[in-house]
Amino acid sequence: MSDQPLQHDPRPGEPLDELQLAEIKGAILAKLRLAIGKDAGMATKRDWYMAAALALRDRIVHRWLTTEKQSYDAGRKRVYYLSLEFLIGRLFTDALNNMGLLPMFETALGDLGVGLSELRRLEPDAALGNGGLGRLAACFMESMATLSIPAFGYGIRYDFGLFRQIISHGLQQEYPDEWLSFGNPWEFQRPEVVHHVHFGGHVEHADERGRDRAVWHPAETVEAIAYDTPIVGWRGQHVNALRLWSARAPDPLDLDVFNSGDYISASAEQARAEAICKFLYPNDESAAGRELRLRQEFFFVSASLQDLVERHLAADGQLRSLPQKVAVQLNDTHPSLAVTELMRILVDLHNFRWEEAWKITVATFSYTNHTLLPEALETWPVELFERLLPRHLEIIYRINVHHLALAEARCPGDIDFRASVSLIDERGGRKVRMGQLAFVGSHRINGVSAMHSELMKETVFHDLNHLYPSRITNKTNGITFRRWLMLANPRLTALLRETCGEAVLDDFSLLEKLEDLASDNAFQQRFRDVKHHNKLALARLIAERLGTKVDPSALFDVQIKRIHEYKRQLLNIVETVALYQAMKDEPDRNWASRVKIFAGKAAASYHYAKLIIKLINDVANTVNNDPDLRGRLKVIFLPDYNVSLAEVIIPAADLSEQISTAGMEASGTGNMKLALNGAVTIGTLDGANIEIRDHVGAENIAIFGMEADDVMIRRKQGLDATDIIKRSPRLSRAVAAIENGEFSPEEPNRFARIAEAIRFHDPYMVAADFDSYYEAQRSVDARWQVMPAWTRASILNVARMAWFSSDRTIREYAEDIWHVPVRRSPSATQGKGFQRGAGG
Ligand code: 26V
Repeated sequence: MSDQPLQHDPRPGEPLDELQLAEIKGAILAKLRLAIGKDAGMATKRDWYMAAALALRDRIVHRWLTTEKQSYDAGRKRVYYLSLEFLIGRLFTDALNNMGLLPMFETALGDLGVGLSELRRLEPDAALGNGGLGRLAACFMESMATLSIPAFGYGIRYDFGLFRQIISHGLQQEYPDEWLSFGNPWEFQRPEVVHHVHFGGHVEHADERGRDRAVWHPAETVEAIAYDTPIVGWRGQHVNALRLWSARAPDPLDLDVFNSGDYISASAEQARAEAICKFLYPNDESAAGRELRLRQEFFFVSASLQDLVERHLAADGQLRSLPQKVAVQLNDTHPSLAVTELMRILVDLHNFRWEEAWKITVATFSYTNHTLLPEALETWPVELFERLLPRHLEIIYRINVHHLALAEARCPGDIDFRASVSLIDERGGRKVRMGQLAFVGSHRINGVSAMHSELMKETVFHDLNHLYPSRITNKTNGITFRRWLMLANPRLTALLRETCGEAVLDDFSLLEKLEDLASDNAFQQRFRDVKHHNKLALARLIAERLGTKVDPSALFDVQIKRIHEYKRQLLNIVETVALYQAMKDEPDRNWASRVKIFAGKAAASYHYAKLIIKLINDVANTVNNDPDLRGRLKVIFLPDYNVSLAEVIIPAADLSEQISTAGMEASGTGNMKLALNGAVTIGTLDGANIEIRDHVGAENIAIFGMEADDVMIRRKQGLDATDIIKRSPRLSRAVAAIENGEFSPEEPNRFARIAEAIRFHDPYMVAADFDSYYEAQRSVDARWQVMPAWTRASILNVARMAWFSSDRTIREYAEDIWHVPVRRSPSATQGKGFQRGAGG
């Protein structure tokens, strides 16, 4: 990765405090000797990284303990963010930047003879997430700390994160992600924080003075051990914990078994327990029937709820006040079992009456929906539930009785209405519906972009919305600018600080000062210089990793995200083929030079997505080696897409591909990162693209294609696209080339499946949007060739993206859903700087 200087001085030009510098050097050397056990002469680069990270961690811990005590003493309401995924990436420079210690550590390490940027590359990404949903959780953790909201993230400490992707002969191969093999300097194991999580067994009911009393006799117990990672907010004023649970068997060496010599069964129990936190599931494989996944969900939900209930009881002595002191956000339906687990704790363990327990539960929880795709909505076979969580199934049934009575009162005699809102899907094998469970158990349910939240009301949650009309609300996603602007793009950040003022780092609305400079020649040149520098860095990385040379003055056209049919990498590569053919037809035309850059992983079992990866690589092979093009078109597939790779690609992008079938991308967040870094979007009116257009202005974005209602109408008319293809010579020719093996002469039939899908049964409608996409791409070319116009659009994108900061998103959650106060501005001092949430 690039070795560019980091340039993050808190006040450019100001000298560093010599005393502090000496102290930090001393601290790093002390860590090297006392924690790593090496002296400077024998230390490896990794030893230095560990020592520096530990020295930094000490400084964070002081703030952590202070903020935790302040929150506790003030009896502040806490937010708990429950998520099976936290896609953190690296923490070293993120924490340094937020602590204001980047220049200090850079100089200290330099004096000790090691380069910070070199050490930073040794940190493995924490890839405990699949994509958007997990990265959003990571951005939210950073923004909650920045806004001084006392918050905990709860999740699983997977031994292996998302698989490592290797591309061999154009095919994806998966390898385990051994992110913990050299130790993790950021986490604190908390051996004293252990909760017992139970599975299986049976339930006994007794009548206790007229009240039913349930006693669950589980068959199996697993221990959850806490590992805490401090998350420091901007300017280092507040630190929160990300608490991840690891699983182990309660008695690793059961003495009876051990003495009887049955080591095998003793270790089998151990292995069964530890399997729970072994690996992260890919999100785009259907989850149905996978027992281990349900065990993961209950494991982390149960441990987290026990943990937060214990903390609340220690502070408040009773549970009635829970919703006044605790807000729990469910990140998708994966933690839906929290609704039943809290009911069990209240009713079975603390003797609450059902009705009161239910009020407390609904007031405590809220739920975020991240997709409308029907195949992605989680359900679990009742039979599996019964075997694994018998008491929770009973609780679900009882919730359902009350809920269906309400449905009957609302729409008397309407069986279809009741069937559609029921927590149990009765069609073909009874299943528990996690979305319905999360919905009825929450006081607020939010979508992640304006359009998505509206579609929730019209489609999957139509009937539930009728029954509980004020619950659905919108919270458009955001991204943390500290990572995605300041850290990823230090040169742009330096330019912005100079032109918008230092305060822009605390108040992104000041980016609007760029508006006046958008057409200024001198400023445009400086802005382009920054982009060019970032493109050089990416070109270097491409050469290093793939051995392909790309021209840094060409248009860098970027599509980086999970490989999925609805995201339509296929539309992009078919257009690439059509462009290639057009260039071959007229080699002497004044074509705009382009580099098409793809990156993303496909779930291991998603064979069609893997075939798309192969197609991209095969097209790349042909196009990149065709001398007729004189290098004016290059296709690049960068392997192993992750947060760190995104941090290099995004600042170098000119064009951002956001081309999902309208109605299918809930929000997108890569779209925001790219626009913030000056990439112009080519996209459909889907997810947050719509709000991006509203902010940057329709003239600074290239919108094409069908809208969500067009897609719905067309879908009703059937998926046969033969006529559409026949009417478009360009598309016909491109599809034919793919079909006839022009890119796979050694196996001409390789992509026949893809051509056939496009022609006859493509629910993602690549064909229907093709012509409009091709045209939009050619107008992008035209604009690229008038550099001042392009640069202006690019600058205006940066100037108008402030609203997409996750600080804004979190402020909205705090005010409308959690009712907790937030710090007004990150630099405001504690106490004076707080503003109360609407109802808090
Ligand atoms: C899951 C599945 C499972 C079955 C097969 C198809 C499929 C497709 C997608 C998913 C992912 C569902 C959850 C998710 O990751 N949603 C993403 O959340 C982001 C943060 O809100 C948002 O920006 C993305 O648009 C949304 O796809």
